[in-house]
Amino acid sequence: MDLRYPLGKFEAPELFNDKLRKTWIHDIRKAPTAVKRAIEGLSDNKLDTPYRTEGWTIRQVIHHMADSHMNSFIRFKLALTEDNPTIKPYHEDRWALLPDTNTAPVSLSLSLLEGLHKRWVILLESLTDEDFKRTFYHPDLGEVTLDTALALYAWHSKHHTAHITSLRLRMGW
Ligand code: NI
Repeated sequence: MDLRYPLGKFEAPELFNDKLRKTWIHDIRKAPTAVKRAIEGLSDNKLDTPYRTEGWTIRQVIHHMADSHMNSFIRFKLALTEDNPTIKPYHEDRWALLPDTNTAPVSLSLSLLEGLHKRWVILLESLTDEDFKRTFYHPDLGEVTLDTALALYAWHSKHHTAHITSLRLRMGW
C-alpha cells in the first residue's frame, strides 16, 4: 500500500447531485471531530512522529489541514462573490516547515478547524445548484467548480485523518 494515499488518490467525480453534496458536506462537518478523535491520547513525542518515512509529522498534518482548509474556504468565498477569480496557490511543503506548523500545539489548529468547518458548513448548506457550478481559476489546475472543490475537501479531510489512524494502527498505539 502507498502510505501517502491510505484512501487512494482523489478522483474528481463526473456527476454531481444533492445527495452526493449532502454526503460531502457531512464529511466536512464531521472532520474536526474525526481528527480530534484520531489523536486522542497521543503524547507530544508521538505527535512529532512522521506518518511515513520522510513524511510530515502528525503535528504538521493537523496544522496543514487548517492551512489548507482556510485557503479552500477563502476560495469558495472568492468564487461566490467574483466572476471566476484567479486564486493564489501556495507551497504547502514550505508552509509546513514554518514554526506555527512545525512546533505549535495541535490544539490551536483543532480549534481553528472547529470554527472554520462550522462556518464552511453554514455557507455550503446555503448554496444552490447554480452556486455549486461557480468556478475559480487555479493557475496550475485550470477552472475548478465549487462542486469539485467540495468533493476534493471532503476527501482531503478523510485523507489526512487516515494518515494518523493508519500510523496508529501500524504502530499499535
Ligand atoms: Ni493535504
